[in-house]
Amino acid sequence: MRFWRNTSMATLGPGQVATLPTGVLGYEWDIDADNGFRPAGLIRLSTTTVPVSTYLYYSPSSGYYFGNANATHHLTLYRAPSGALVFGAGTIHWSQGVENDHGGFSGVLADPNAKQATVNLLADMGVQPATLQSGLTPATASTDTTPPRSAITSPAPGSKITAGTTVTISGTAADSGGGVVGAIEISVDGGKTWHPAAGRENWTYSFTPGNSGTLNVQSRAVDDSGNLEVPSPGITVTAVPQSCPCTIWPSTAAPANADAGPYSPLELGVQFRADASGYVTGIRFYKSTANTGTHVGNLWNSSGALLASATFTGESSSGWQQVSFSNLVAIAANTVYVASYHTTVGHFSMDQNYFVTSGVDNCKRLQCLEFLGGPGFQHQWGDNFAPLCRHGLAPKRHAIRSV
Ligand SMILES: [Ca+2]
Repeated sequence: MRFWRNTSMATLGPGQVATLPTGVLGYEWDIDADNGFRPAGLIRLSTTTVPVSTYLYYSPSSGYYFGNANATHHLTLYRAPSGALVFGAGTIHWSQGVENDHGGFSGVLADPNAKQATVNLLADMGVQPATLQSGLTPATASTDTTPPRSAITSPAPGSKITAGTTVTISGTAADSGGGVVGAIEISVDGGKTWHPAAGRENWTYSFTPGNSGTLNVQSRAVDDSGNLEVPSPGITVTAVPQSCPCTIWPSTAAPANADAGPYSPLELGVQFRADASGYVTGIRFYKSTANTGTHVGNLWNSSGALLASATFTGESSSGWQQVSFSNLVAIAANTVYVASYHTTVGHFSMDQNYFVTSGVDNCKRLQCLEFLGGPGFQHQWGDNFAPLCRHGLAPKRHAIRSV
């Protein structure tokens, strides 16, 4: 991409890696989250994934706190509706790549690639130095004003997909006007929201439709000068209900944090209700390798009465575990129940804030309820389990599902 012209990054082949100096990423940096707030046509200019112990989480009950995560950084670029070109280093330390004097952060020398990329960036913003440092190449502004074009190649228009099952949309894109494709964005709701796809000239985007119904899938490409395609109408596909026995979360779902660390014995649960009367066959939970010992799955009614219990056997070392009750448990439509499991060592899996704004509705068949706020927690510490429905707030999604 033109941001990297005349740098060693420009000659990288597919899968090859180049590294900017230690310290350029910095001790505080942002991720480019697919959270509904990404600017339209955002281009990722780099990718760096590192394990960190200082990932910033937020919980309504605990406030801000640090935890473990694999975090991915991207340098980003987009053209705002005003025409302004907006570069996001995502870190307070991009400047360490372009000069040697760090005011207290010694040992990191400026990098010719970071310097040249900055010269390139400023050229596209209409600025060049009157005197350029030796070793750098003058740059000129982009003359590319033509957006790329993208196309969806799979699934075929009118296809049927299954709610609750991961679907991969794939396609192609090509630029004209002198640039290259910078990024692809996909909408599955007729252009209301957009999500970053993986790849550029050939791209994929995977998602899991939560509900049955018709989906309008569109793609749009942006080139490396920030010219954004006006999307075509795209295609429609139909998400059909999954057949039961069915689950709230598909087997491909995995929590962001597989291991929350050691805790006292815990009973961890989730409220759910079904749109139709039926039967609960058993309980599933997502296991980290450190979540050892005997696990017991339980089903409760909203008054806290235990309806069924079963001990997990033959567990794998990690991932989704399932136990079936000895008898099917009848449940009524539109009635709240609680599925839970007990661990003696903690090390449970979770997605922080998963239920803060909404529940999960899978296919109109099983529904995980939204918690309505108020004091309390989704889980109770210790061996004695209190029914979740007496508590209001659910800051964490514990990876549990009924089946
Ligand atoms: Ca172009």
